Amino acid sequence: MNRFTLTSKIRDVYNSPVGRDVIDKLILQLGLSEKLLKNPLAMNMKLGTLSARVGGNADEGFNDAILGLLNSEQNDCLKEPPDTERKWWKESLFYQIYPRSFYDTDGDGIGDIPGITAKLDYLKELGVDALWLSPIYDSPQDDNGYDIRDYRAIDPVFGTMEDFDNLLAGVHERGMRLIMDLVINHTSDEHEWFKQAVSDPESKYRDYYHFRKSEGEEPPNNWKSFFSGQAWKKIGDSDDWALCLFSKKQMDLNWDNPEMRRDVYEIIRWWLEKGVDGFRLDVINLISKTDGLPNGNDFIGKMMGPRGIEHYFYGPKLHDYLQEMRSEVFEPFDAFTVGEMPGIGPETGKLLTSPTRRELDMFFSFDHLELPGKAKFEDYIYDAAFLKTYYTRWMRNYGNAYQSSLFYDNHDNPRMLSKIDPDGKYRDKLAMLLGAIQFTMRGTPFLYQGQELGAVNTAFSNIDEMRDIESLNLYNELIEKMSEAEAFKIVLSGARDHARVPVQWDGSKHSGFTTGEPWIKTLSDGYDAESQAVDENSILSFYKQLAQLRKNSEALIYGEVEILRTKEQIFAYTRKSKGEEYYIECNLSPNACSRPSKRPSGKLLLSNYPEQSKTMREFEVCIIEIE
Ligand code: TEU
Repeated sequence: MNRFTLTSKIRDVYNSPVGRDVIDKLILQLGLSEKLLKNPLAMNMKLGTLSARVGGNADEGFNDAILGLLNSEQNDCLKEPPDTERKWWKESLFYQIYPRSFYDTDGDGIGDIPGITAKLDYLKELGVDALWLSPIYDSPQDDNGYDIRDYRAIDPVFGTMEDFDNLLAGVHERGMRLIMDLVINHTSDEHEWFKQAVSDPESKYRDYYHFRKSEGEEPPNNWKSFFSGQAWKKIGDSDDWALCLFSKKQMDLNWDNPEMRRDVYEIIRWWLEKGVDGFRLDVINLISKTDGLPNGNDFIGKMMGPRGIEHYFYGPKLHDYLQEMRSEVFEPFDAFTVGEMPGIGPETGKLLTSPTRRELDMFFSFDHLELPGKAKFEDYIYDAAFLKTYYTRWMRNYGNAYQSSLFYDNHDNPRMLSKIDPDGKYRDKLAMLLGAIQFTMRGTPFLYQGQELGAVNTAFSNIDEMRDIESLNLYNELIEKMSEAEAFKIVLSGARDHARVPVQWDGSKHSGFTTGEPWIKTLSDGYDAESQAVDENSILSFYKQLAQLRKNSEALIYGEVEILRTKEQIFAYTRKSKGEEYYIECNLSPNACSRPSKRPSGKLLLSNYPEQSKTMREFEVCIIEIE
């Protein structure tokens, strides 16, 4: 029976897990004030009234989508007990490697697996406990490996299976762990299954994907792709189309087919038998799609990106498939999983990661990567004070009971340093501040290569220097309606290539990344590993100290976080456990201000300024051990 209708009160909706995330998301995406939630009039409003007020865009599709989501979860697990179990992945520092840009040993201009092995000591010294490798499987590289052709082979561009085995052994010898990136929402169109599905419509593989018929040039529904244009690939001159939410070479798998799921589990088992320690599951929340693939709502599409998203970002069978996969393959190997889940908030996140529900261990949420009401491809300065709002909400609703993933950078986004401080005026201070929060907040830190060196965005000067399919597709779409210069500016503001340029190893040509011609522009701005390793005031040295501090602290790993009431630009919190207590004080602004008057006293362990003064300086952070 449906719990919610259009006459339900917002208050009741907000007290259900999915409802809370939906309403918070609306507030965030529409840039509304969180104060609404304290307003009794607003909370007494009927759901139908709210949806009608959301810009008059709330047509039937919108109401159906919202009600469908709200009623998808009858089980109220907001009150589940906190997860107190000790686990290696709660204690670890993870480090994401984008192999193509990490380190090249054979001079072809592309990073490779021996390059990762060569840098294991560097990573160990930094304090890294576990590596996450972006895809290295055999692939046509349409989306840099997120389009897999053969899940059991290594792409020759990265090396051989022997290279991989050496890497895994080297990781384990050093007491570290390795997780693979697993892309199982879609395969490459060059994968054997898809090739057979196309060449023989009677083949069993036809149903491994979402094939639909539609005459002419009109695709079977109105869904848009994450990478511009329609989410469908037309098969030759037939009336057959296949669903592809990302590029035209990334074909969505049909998870409703049990045989397909079994084949996917076989692949996972194969890697686990090899000894990998777990997986980062690419867009794993997108695997279940609404039956019949109905049209998407325009307004939701504009708000959350691409049209159709409400039919798969939290699909009807998502929980069933995750539970099945966990019991079939992850549990028998005690493997770790972290799901990439665009669009999932803290409450739905609990439903996906609560240990009693046996689905995933952790997930990545993205709500802190843009300011409320802003989108990825928008040119604006990120006000770091929002991090306080974000962590306060996140820790209150999720972080004190479950294990959050803590990250700022990855291979899909421009660098956080540049979003906050585009001119680089506070580069070192800010890099240290962000790191300090990441290592002292409650959760597991994930560094992305180069973050520990203070990597910033790259000054690409024209579209020919860009490599990423998302940027190139967007550019081609935009130049239909605006000048090339305007289109380039938009692309530049959200381009994934910013974070995909090579790591700076030293001051030599191409920053020591390759002896050949690099596949993408390299940046040599002096922020390299060699010079920072010998400078005790460098960002790298600061990150090493942070890693050591966290590693040796029960309070920083398992202790509660309490966020203190302070003026807006100051973010202050404590972490405590069994007599060990820390006070962390951050100025999230490029303006100095006075320190909080009430603050615990203790020993200053780490700061990005040499000594403490009465005022809190620009982007200052202090980590204090309370005595
Ligand atoms: O990303 C999924 C995702 O939703 C976005 O981050 C997306 O890449 C894009 O930036 C939207 O603006 C994952 C991978 O991390 C990404 O590299 C892949 O391109 C994508 O899935 C498809 O596999």
